[in-house]
Amino acid sequence: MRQSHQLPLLGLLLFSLIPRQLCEICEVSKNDYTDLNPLINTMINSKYTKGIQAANVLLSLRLGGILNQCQEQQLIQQVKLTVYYKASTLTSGQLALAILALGACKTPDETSIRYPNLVKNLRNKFKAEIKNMGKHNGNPLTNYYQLSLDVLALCLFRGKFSITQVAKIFEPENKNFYFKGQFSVDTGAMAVLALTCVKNITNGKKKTDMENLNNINNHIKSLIEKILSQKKENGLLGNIYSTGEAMQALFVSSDYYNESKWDCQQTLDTVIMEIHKGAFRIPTAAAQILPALMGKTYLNVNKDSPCVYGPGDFNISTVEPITATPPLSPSQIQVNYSVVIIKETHSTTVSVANGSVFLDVMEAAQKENATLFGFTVEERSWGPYITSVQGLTANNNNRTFWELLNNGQPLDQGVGSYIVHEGDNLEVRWSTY
Ligand code: CBY
Repeated sequence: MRQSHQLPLLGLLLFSLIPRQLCEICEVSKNDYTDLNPLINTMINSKYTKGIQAANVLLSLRLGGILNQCQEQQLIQQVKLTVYYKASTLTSGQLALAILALGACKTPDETSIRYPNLVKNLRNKFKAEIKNMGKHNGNPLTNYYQLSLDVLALCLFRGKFSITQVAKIFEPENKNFYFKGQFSVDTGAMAVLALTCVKNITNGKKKTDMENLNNINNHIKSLIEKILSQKKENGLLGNIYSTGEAMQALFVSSDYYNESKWDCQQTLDTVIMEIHKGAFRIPTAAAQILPALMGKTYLNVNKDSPCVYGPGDFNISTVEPITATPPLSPSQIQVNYSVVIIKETHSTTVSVANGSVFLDVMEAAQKENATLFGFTVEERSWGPYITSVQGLTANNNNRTFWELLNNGQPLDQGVGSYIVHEGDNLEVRWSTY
């Protein structure tokens, strides 16, 4: 009799302990939400949220519960257009991101989204990634960041995939977690989110499931260790652009590391400082950092839970928009620019307006000599990406790319956002990752 009274109590006690153990989250307090305005502004007011960029933005703003229904509908429309009309040209990760964004939550009028079709399409794109790995020395069509997005979306939207295969692919020593020998925190973080989802839907009843679960647990543990080993003195994880997703990975896996290993508040403070310095001017950059700052992760995506609408704590219309480039000053600056292909270097000095970006320098050089400095560029979610120089094209099948450097150091921004300075020694170098 006594025991039967105690049991529910014990259950209640255990239940109240579980959520805290599973998820250790530090977030910006409601009183400080104005710190987030520059991010929200960049995402909402940007005229440049084209195509799949809109998916990044929609996912982020929905997780944060920031949009009103009208803004949400506009973004949904944009993502749907991209998905339905460009489905065949989307990469696997782009489609996965669109599915996560469209299904982040349930709208009151639940406009028809054909999830099963989208998920089937994703499954085929994921299969094509794996097939490519078989044919091209373990190199996927895209990269492991996108394969992680694929698994995450397939897992959250009940798509079919083999858990054994996932456990095998995401072995933390796999070369695809590294670029130029350096662990990619962005990639590792996305893989942790994907593996955590897979872990949560797998019950360990069958023997193979037990084995898979064991492997997945080990992978998560090792990936978390690698992420934490990239922690900088100021609390950033990797660099400023990987920190948001790394925070999400650490939120969902607090059971895998000791509390003393990460001072979340310090990371948060550094990120807030960087927001005010204007580090997140690209909509995708803003979109990737926001969820973590509001204590959310991509695992909060749930197509059956009602959407939350704002603006509650935000007053979007009254905040000044961030200008994409600093005020133009008429003065010209000189920079050095080289194209390096193995041992062959072609250099020039060009004069560009103060405040110009790397791409402006490349264009000026191209005008001067199209044979030596001619290039092609493609719009990606982080802005322009250099695909070829002198007719030599980057190729994922052999891990080649055009690397950007200044004074011999790789840049952590792309050609559309790195602002050049007088005397810079800019370089595009034919490299392998
Ligand atoms: N997203 C993706 O598919 C990209 C995944 C990603 C890991 C990404 C960083 C992280 C993210 N959060 O999105 C990534 N980069 C990859 C995979 C790659 C490789 C692309 C080829 C492939 N296999 O898919 C590659 C070649 C290694 C690469 N990135 C190159 C570059 C350089 C681009 C130069 C060029 N040719 O234009 C560059 C500029 C590094 C350099 N010095 O040359 C670069 N990347 C940078 C700086 C970045 C960061 C962008 C930061 C910014 N402010 O612009 C990045 C966020 C990102 C985008 N790369 Co890559 C990493 C970081 O600094 N934290 C999914 C899709 C749906 O959107």
